[in-house]
Amino acid sequence: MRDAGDAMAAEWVTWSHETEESESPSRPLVVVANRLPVDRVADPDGGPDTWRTSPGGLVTAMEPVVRELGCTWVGWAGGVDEATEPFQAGGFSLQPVALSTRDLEEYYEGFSNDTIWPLYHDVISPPQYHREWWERYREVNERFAAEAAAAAEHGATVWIHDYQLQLVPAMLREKRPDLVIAFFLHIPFPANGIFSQLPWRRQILEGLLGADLIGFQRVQDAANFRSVVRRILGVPAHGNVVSLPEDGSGEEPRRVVAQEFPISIDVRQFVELTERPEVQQRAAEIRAELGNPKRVILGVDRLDYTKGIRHRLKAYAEMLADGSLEPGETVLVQVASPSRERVVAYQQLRDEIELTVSRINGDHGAIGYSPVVYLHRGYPREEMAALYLAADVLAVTALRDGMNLVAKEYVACRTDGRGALVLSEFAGAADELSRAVIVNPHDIEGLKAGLLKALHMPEEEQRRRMHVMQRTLNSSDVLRWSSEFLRAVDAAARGPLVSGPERPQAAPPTRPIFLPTGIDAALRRLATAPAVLIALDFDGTLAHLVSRPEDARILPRSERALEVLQEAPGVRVALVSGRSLESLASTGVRTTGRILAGSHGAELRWEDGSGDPAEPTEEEFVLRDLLEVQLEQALGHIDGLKIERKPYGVGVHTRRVADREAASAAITEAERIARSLADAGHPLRTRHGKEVIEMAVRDSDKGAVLTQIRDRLPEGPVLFIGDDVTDEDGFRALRPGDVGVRVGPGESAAEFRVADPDEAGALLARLTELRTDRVIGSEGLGGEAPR
Ligand code: ADQ
Repeated sequence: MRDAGDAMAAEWVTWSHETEESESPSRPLVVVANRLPVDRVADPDGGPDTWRTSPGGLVTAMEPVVRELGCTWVGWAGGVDEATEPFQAGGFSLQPVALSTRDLEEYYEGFSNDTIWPLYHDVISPPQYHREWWERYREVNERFAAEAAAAAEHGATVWIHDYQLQLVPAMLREKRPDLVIAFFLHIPFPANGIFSQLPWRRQILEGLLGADLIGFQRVQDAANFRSVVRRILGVPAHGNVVSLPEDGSGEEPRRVVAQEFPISIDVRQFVELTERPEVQQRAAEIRAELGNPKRVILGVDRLDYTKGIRHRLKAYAEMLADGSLEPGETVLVQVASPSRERVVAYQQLRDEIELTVSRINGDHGAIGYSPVVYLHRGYPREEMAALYLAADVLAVTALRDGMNLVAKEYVACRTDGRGALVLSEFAGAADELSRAVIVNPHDIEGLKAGLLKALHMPEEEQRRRMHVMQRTLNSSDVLRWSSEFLRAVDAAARGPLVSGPERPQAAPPTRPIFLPTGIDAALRRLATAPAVLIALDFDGTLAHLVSRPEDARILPRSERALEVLQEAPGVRVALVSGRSLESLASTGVRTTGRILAGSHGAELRWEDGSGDPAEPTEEEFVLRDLLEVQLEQALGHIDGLKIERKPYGVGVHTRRVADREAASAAITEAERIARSLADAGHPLRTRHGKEVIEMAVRDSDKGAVLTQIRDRLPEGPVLFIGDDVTDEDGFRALRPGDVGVRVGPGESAAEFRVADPDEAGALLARLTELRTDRVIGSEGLGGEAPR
């Protein structure tokens, strides 16, 4: 995210608030961020000011939302002591917050960038604690909250961004309890041992907990937050929901969702840029201007001590000195955009980097050859894309980084399948871009080895790795990020207001996740088998049960674990659901690279798209329609009841029928209809699920399809996880050496049991760790201990 010192891309869109027609948002969304997404540009001829916006990540992310909903954006306009009137531009209604010189020194450069920033980045640089800074931070947050309260219509969603504004959620809730409040932290959230240093730790937590939903970059950040809240405030989390204590008002206690939502980039925009002939031409020119070296390594960072630029330079210098890089053959282009230049730690860093660069060039350069080309400025997006295309290796060596968008931009740009990414395990991007060469930048030997591996990576391997990473990126670009975040905000805001079955099933109270005894050994067996099939039910297993099936979403942790697992050699992943494949896909769960069995196995599709999504026969069609008509006639009038036509049958869902007696009567009536059709000689199979009854015109079950799948695969054990009675067919079909896990209560043929989808996610994360060494969050086995 942009901040005052950042020199970002310069493909500017120019807006003039004097001339622009005002466009008021049709539905209310308010974004609150330290900066407005525009900069003022004075007209040299004394005309009206214009405003230009950077197409930076956050603005891009918000664009489709803004197009649809309109948006008010509250933030600092960039000047000092300037009171700017609100103005309209490009779909945004911009609401400037004025900051004074003292505000900038104490709130922005001080508390935000010299206290919170280093603290949250694992104290790479010592955080400064000053009471005046804290006071000023509070005051300025209060000002932002007041502006947001004034700008928000009744019932609006207010989305607050980043570490400069952590007190705003609670301040805003105090003023405007009608609002839906969300917060996203772009930087890491530290572990308890570090966070606890902060003298104002309680206030910060209480500030954040004013939100309905708090988003983080990584699973680990969200887990750290929940754990810190438990330890410091004594408030427990169930899964990803923090349940606040009753406040004595008689209102139902609030719940706050604290969950990861890894940010991304506008992939299409980067792909389009790199397809432009002039950008490709420029990439060739860049290489020529560098003297056509054999290899180009690129680093692109804000000049910040968290980015590990020193470590990168050290490794590079050693490689030149020890002969692993031939002098003259490799150039490191280090783009370092100016940042926070008034903060002392940044001034020192700049001096140090620039000294090191000159040393390397002095020691290893020659006339006409500089091993490091150092560029301390911002570039337009086209130039960035050309640089990415020109580089054989992108080195991201952050010591800590919320996400690191540069890594994602490089991958997006390399549609030519060339290039290798060296990526620090301490950057959030490492969770998703697992086919990068992952390094620990503190380990200089390991970093050198990683750089060498990338520099010498065969083209075929570059292509394979890029392809996998691009697939990941394509399925999670920034538009999806913002829409998923806002959808989750809506759901979180609805959840606490509605009692009873509307809520996601919460796990038992105050419970850290511990997996069942004995399962670790079983998972280890699966982790070491040459071939393994991981088969999973969807609703109630990978996703919490919700009243509207279309709202069900796979838990991010489970999705991440499956994404890593399915790329691991020898692992196949199958989703085995009662849903039709179409309905399964509509939940947004990743379907590529997975075997899909839908409609309880009546539909089966292999990873390459082949399979048996055979159309129902004429006879099956007729029977399904007959059944549907009879069910509609008998039950169609019941409030909340849903009759769902499936490819091979009809489902009757009663989860949203408020009158529970009517719900159970409906099930009985549906059974009766099915029985009478069966008695009339129509083959129908009836299944009872959780508040659903399904009648299928084609006989299939999860056990049969599981057997069908495994028999086509190399021999190996199966892990099957499911929560429903229909999953029992799956458990019964398991063979010795397989592992069955039942989610939730109820009689079961499964050997193991977990409480809910969160625990199922922890189990998958554990298996991922055992099989691939990739850590997906810390909860679960070996995770947090009870207090
Ligand atoms: P940043 O610390 O700023 O962001 P990053 O995620 O890498 O880090 O984003 C930097 C952006 O600036 C990229 O889009 C990059 O292309 C651009 N950029 C960098 N140098 C540039 C230059 N010289 N000229 C032009 N453009 C340049 C914070 C967190 C990150 C998190 C983001 C988004 O620190 O961890 O990924 O927010 O949430």
